[in-house]
Amino acid sequence: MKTIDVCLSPDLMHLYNVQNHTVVVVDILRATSCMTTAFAHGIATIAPFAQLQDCLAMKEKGYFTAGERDGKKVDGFDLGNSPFEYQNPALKGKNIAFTTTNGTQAIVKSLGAKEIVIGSFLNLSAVATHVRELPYDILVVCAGWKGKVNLEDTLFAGAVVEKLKNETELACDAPLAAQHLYNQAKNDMVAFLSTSSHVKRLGKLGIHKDIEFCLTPDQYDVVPRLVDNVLT
Ligand code: 3SL
Repeated sequence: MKTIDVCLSPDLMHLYNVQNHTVVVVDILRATSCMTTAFAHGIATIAPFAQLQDCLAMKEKGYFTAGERDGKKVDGFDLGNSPFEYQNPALKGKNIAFTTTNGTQAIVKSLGAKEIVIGSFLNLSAVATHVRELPYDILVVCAGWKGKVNLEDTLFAGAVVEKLKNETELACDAPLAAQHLYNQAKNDMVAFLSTSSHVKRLGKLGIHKDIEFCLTPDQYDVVPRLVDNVLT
């Protein structure tokens, strides 16, 4: 039987061996929800970057630059980090260079895995089906916030564990804790997360409608995969 594990923060990645694993990277609010939305609406590729300058440099190569720092669109970037920006038909077939405070950092820290896919509630069932079909053990990497654990990524990890519970073995208590939390939260995740740190942080920036959207399961069936450092 395959194992399933959850890394609750990228700062804990030294405890995990990504080799021979399918890694699902998740940053529910909002990076991986944006990426999922972008591919569902026809974007060609997304190149993820940890560093702002590396991302900005891609402009010269014809890329749209996208992302945020501390929730705010970066000066000089074409796009921010709201999923609604990625529903724009004008982006169809375009290439995006993307950097965010936590989400793209988690992708970079997962390099070396057999397969890296982008997870969000928006493509939850598609991700579960995809990782089920691969022969590798599964690791969900939560982007968290600046090395700290967050609740929304943990809930997504728990949702994946719940979906695969009859066909995987839990590798430690992190997937078990995530599963318990998800089962408590699943009937009203918006309410469950109302006092969570990033929901409050986004609230202070006046960002409300993104939250409900990012917590809506199974809007899309795309599963973005990292191939040669580019998501397709
Ligand atoms: O940290 C990230 O990667 C972002 O998704 C954070 S924010 O929701 O844009 O603030």
